[in-house]
Formats: sequence, structure tokens, C-alpha cells
Amino acid sequence: RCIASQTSGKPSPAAALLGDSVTVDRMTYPTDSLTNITPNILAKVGRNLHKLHNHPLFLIRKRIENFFYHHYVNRRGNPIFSVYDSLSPVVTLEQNFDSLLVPEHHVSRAPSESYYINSDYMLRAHTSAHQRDLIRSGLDAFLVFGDVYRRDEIDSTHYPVFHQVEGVRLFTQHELFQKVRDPSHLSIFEEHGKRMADKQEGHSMEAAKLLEHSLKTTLVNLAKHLFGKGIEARWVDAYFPFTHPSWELEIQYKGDWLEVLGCGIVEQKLLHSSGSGNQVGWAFGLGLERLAMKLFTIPDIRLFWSTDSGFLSQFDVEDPNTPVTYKPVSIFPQCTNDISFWLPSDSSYSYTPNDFYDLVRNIGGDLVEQVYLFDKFVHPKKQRTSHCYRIVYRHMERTLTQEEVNVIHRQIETSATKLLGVEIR
Ligand code: FA5
Ligand code: MG
Repeated sequence: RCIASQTSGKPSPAAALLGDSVTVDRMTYPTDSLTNITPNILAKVGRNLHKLHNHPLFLIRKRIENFFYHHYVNRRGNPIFSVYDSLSPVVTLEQNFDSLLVPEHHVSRAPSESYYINSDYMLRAHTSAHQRDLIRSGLDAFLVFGDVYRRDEIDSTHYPVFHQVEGVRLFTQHELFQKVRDPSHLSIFEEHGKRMADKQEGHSMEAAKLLEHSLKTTLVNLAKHLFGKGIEARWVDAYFPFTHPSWELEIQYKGDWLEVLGCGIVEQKLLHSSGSGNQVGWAFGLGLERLAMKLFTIPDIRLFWSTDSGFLSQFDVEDPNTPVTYKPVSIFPQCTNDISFWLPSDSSYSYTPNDFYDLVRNIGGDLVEQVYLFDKFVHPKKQRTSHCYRIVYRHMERTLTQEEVNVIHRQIETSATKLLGVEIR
């Protein structure tokens, strides 16, 4: 609601391209001023890479499932985590934001951050969008695998569609204090407690510390299960509206730290609204591509979308634990073209760089390896802003000619002028 009122009321550039309605995952939705989903993104919905048997995302997913199946069993030896992999990526704004206590004016709700179908529906920006509903259905431990969509920057570790696994585990007082010798004097709740850096107001310090320990050992053990005991990892404090305290886990990747997951202690208010206020719990959300890139030495996140048999056949193994090291078939040269333009002076266009990134990807598809803003300035007399972007083109399977690139580049210029209201310099 609050976002719709911020926009101009006339159809967005994307809605103008799509028409009055759009069909996503077999359902048809009317478009409106918030619609910003593009045909390029729509084509990714339903690909379900995490369910393709010869795909690296499927292998990493199986390895994660096996870790939870083997290490988390009940007294009868049955796995306690239920697994969901077929929940539709189309969710309501309420599921993606409100159910997770995301404040009404939080940056993550801006149209420049997510893909909106219309003012009521969007493509989930994270698998956390399903937390509340699954907890409400009575589950205490579950994993959700799925594709998620974000209007993000584009480089070798960021892509507008990627895959996450969500994990949630809830505990009763009895379960959490199971290993404590004399738990009779302990409670998971504290009535007049204060919110602090390391716990929520309603939680006792004992509960907060046991939950933190349980969460962090689970995730570090998962990292060791995937990468071996010697994996270098570190915890960084983080913030999420739906957990407190919150952390991110980073691992060493190509000589640098790479964030692979966010996690934390579930906000008690969320559990309360899901009918599980008598339990406490933890949750995490993990990016599958980044783990797979490290595990299989896949150099570029775009490769996950390859349908090339030279790529897929390398991951066609019976046992998901089979070691696989990706071997690039060959490396083709890059082509770099720049584009500069004046931003629209007409204030009814609310231009953001993500609008341009989408447009570039929509026209150039996976031929676009990188797009970035490398210069901007304001003309002192004209009071107009100019942006200069560098677009790096590279075909994954063959050499591109400069003429081919020029054709695409000119299409980008024409579309940017028409759809974004910019003026090429
Ligand atoms: C989240 O999405 C939270 N929902 C995670 C969470 C769940 C926190 C439950 C607390 C409790 P974040 O935006 O940091 O957090 O994304 C989680 C992971 O997704 C990142 O660590 C990264 O591995 C991956 N990721 C994020 N953006 C991209 C992208 N554009 N391309 C590839 N992977 C990405
Ligand atoms: Mg993060």
C-alpha cells in the first residue's frame, strides 16, 4: 500500500511492456503502477534448477538435506526436518514483508529492490517469506529450497535470480534444556527482561545462549560437512527485522571473505503471531549458488543457467557426494562498450540504476557479464545529472564480434531512451 502511493499512478515502464495482465507460474495477474517484473525474469520462473538431477544446485541441495537427515533425528531415528521444494515463488507483499515484521518504510520494500507483479503480489525476495505460514501449520523443524528474485547488482557472485534454503528449528522449554543437568530452576522466558545486543526482552539469558550455540554449531558443522574440517569461516553481527540477535557467516573464497548466509534467533513476536508463542527458535537463510561456486569451482554465477550439455554433463553423477571440479570448456574474450546519458529531467520518472540494469539484462540476456556505473556528474549550468555505465559483454560458449555487440548496444540505447526517458549523450 505504502509503496503504491509513492509511485506516479501511471503504468511503469515494465507494465507498458507487458500489457494489462501478466501470467506467472500458471496464474494471471493484472498489472499496475508497481509492476516491474520483466520478460527476462519471467522466463526464469519455473526453471527450478534446484530440482534438475544433473545440476550443481541439485547436488548441493542433496548434500545439505543429507546433513540434516543424518544429524537431526528423533528418538525413533526419524529425521526431524521436513523439506519443502515446491512452494510457488509468487507470494503476497504481506508474506514477504509484513509477516516478517519488516517496518512499513524499510528500504527492502522499495520498488528498486524487488520484482513486483502488482501492488499485491511479488516474486519472493527470500525464502523467509514462507516462515510464518509453515510455523503456523504446526511444523517445528523445516527446510525450504527455492528460487528467489532481487533487483541486485550484476557481477560474478550476484544474479537477479538465485536460490536459497531456509532452515527453521523451534524448541519447547523441555527440548532446549534437555542437556542441562538440573533445568528445574530455569525458564526460557523472562518476564520483565530488557532487549540487549545478545538477547530479546522476553528471553532468558540461558535460552538466548543455548539457542545461539545450537544455531552456530549447526551452521559451522554444515560448512565442515560441505567443505571439510579445514574450512575458514567467521561470524559477523547482522540485522534482520525477523531475528534478534542476528549474524552472517562468511567463508574464504578466492582470497577474500564471501557472505554465504544470514541467521538469528526468531523474533518472539513472529512466533506469537504464528501460534507458537510457547516455543523459541532459530532460523537461517543460505545462498546455494555461492556454496556451489566454491564447492565445484564454478567461476561465474551465470553458468548455473546454462543449458549447455558441456556444463550439465559434468554434474551428472549418481551419488551427490561424488567430488566434482568444474572444468571450463574454454574462455572467450570480453567486449566492452560504454553508454552515457542524461537522467530524465521530467520528475514523473523516478530513475534508479537498477532500472537500467534490468533493461540491459532484458535485451542482452546472458551475453552481459557485467554492468556498472563508473561515472556520474551534475552539469553546473543545466542542473542535469549524467550517468556513465560500462557494459561488459561475453558469450559463454563462443567469441562475440564487435559488430554483434554494437547491434545489442544500440538496442539498449534505443530502449533506454524510450522506456526510461533518458537522453543519450
Ligand atoms: C536473507 O535473505 C534473509 N532472509 C536470511 C535470513 C533467514 C536471516 C532467516 C535470518 C533468518 P540476505 O539478503 O543476506 O538474507 O541473503 C542471504 C544469502 O543469500 C546471502 O548470504 C547470499 O549467500 C545469498 N545472496 C544474496 N543476494 C544474492 C545475489 N544477488 N546473488 C546470489 N546470492 C545472493
Ligand atoms: Mg546479507
